[in-house]
Amino acid sequence: MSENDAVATLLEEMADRLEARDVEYKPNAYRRAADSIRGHTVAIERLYEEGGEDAITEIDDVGDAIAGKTAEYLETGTIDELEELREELPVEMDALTAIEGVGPKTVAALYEALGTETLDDLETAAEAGEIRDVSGFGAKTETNILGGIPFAREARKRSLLGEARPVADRVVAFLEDCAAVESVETAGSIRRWRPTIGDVDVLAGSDDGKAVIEAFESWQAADAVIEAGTNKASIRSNGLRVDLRVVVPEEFGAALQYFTGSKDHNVAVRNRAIEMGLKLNEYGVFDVSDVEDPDAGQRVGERVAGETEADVYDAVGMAWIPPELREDRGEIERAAGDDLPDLLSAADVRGDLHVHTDASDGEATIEGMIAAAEAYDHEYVAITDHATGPGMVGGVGLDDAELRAQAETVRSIAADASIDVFAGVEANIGPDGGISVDDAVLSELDCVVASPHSALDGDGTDRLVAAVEHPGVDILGHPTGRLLNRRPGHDLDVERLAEAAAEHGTALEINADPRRLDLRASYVKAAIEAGATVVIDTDAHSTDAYGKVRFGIHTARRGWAEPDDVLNCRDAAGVRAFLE
Ligand code: DGT
Ligand code: CA
Ligand code: CA
Ligand code: ZN
Repeated sequence: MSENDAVATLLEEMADRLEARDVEYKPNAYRRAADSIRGHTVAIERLYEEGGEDAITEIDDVGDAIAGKTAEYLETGTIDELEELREELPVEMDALTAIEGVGPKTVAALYEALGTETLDDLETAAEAGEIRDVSGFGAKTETNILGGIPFAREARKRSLLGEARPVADRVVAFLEDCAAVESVETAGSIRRWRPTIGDVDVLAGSDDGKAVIEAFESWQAADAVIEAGTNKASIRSNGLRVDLRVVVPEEFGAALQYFTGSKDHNVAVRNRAIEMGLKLNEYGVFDVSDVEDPDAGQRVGERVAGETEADVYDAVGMAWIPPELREDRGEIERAAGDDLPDLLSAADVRGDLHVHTDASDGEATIEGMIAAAEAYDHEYVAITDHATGPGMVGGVGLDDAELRAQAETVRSIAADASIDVFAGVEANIGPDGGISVDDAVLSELDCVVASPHSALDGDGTDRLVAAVEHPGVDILGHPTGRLLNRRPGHDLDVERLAEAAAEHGTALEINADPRRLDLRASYVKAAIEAGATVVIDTDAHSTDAYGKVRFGIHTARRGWAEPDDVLNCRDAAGVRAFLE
């Protein structure tokens, strides 16, 4: 059991509370440190025991001051400065800042004026019309806060795939190294790559369930054991619930099929089995055609499959179905006809057409982002910094003259690069569909992403259709503007948008940032069926963000995408032809 998660959560709370007091720089230093500590594979209390505060400073982004606070927590269970900050501002910071548009400073201002400490307090105040009268707030802010509260309440129940997936990867890696484990796989929503995750399900095959459960309970990244039995256990790690089940190897495939879900998919597969005189459950597939009472027990009749998933699907007359497709959206019929889509895989993706540098709000230089794309084995990358315009606040974004100058810089740097580099922009789409960059500048750039960054309420179809019809636009970035767990984004008539995109040669983006995953899978499927091309972009703001492409790849797979449907599965010449 490690304290890494507890320490990271406290440091994040300190960051918010310092920000609420208008302290500069420190909040971001605390947030970076929290990120590093959360992701650190060695238990922080062990580092401290073995090497004191010095050993803690060896974690990236952790300096003496934060190491000191961490040691204080490990020694005493509290951090004095944090306790003082909590006393000064006795609010539920984490719950309140989950509301879209509400940051620590807003929380502080509302507490000062109205004494609001909780989501319930804030809801009551908003309903009574008290927020609009607070200096610096207005009726519109009040409406936005009120509208955001139910979403914030709901959001706190599910985790983002981007947070859950690394935890699942670590559990699987740990169990793979366990001598008693014969096979191990994720199951449930995490294996289907749903954008949000209720809990992480993991399945192990072993003849010694007890040994596997014991190892799991003593895993050093387990922050608490929720419950443990002889062949299943649940722990908490990094704020997530992880459920492990252990089954005997002969039943591993059937259990994996069952616990991967989705429920709707399972019901449809089971009904097919019944039509064939078979019984399908988590223990196997059984021929019950000669059995008097098939419901007499779990393992009645002759076992015809169970050890692998492929055997299970084969026994019910279907090709093996990739987990991303198991949502009962037509995959059953296609698998029965041996006509499943030939989904793209990670190796098919050749480049990234939407990344930022420190010229706008990215962290790295142009050279840095190009070098990192090379290191990621991409064949090309497009530098697409923000343009000024609707939704760009705090001076982020380049004006037309700056965009022209940057394109020149990008092209001169590209001359020395070993991969193809496209000079581009991420322009803003106005409420009426207008583009925030001059047409002449757009026509000089190689790759134009246009994205909505403000006014994301209601139906966005007209606005987005106008943007894809603009002759200067190549890619529609994060089309609905949704932020998972924070705001729903635009409603969309995706067929109409996709038809316009197909007609005008504009690609629809699957933004791989795990906070967005926009387009969502069901829209990807509809868009492809309507003939549109999609593109998987990371929207990277740092050199280590290229790896997030995997969340976009699996979202594309959930949307039934084949390599031909995806712009950045083409080579550089193919992409250039599309952009022109
Ligand atoms: P989540 O955790 O809310 O993100 O979603 P899942 O899909 O991981 O759901 P979970 O963890 O409750 O259960 C894991 C899988 O187990 C689920 O996808 C299908 C299977 N399963 C669980 N309960 C049932 C059930 O009552 N009937 C059937 N057919 N399958 C079930
Ligand atoms: Ca689950
Ligand atoms: Ca579960
Ligand atoms: Zn972007």
